[in-house]
Amino acid sequence: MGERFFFALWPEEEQRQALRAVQAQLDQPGSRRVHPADFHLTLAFLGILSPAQLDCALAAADSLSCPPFAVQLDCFGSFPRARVGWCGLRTHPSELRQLVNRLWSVLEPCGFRREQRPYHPHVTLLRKAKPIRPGGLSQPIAWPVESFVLAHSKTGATPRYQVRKRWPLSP
Ligand code: 2AM
Repeated sequence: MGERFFFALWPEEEQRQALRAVQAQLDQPGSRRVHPADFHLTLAFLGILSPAQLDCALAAADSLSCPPFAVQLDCFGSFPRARVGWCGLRTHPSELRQLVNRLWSVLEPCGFRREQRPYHPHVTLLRKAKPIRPGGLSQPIAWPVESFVLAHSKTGATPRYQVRKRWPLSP
């Protein structure tokens, strides 16, 4: 399997620790915990890239301008078909939608196509998970977002994901 690229929000250590506690609460026999260093919120999944596509994606992100914002991770649930357990946000900040929309609008000239299915921002915590009844976190996780990254998977590595480049958000 080749390296798969994706744009994402990358939590700081404080959020990783809080997400780790949620992960421990949701854990079930037979599920696999995502390594805490791999926790992220995907903005745009690109997949395997040619060198030219990677250059185009990097230049596209260089051209982007978006303000910082805050995310409140306050709920959990699962995608039963994908068998993932996740932590998510009930309220999607308009700046998050704007960032995702602007990202796709600069990526489309590179030939990337936005997925048609609705965007559900989430941080995957468990894989091979049985369905989880959705609920709210008793202690929501505040996440000030000041940058976004392009990351990629590394076959056979743990942690599995590596940040390729980080871009600051600026007012
Ligand atoms: P997931 O965490 O719910 O599995 C890297 O694979 C990241 O891109 C993961 O966060 C994954 O979501 C996300 N992703 C989005 N669309 C994907 C797709 N079609 N194939 C694989 N991963 C995808």
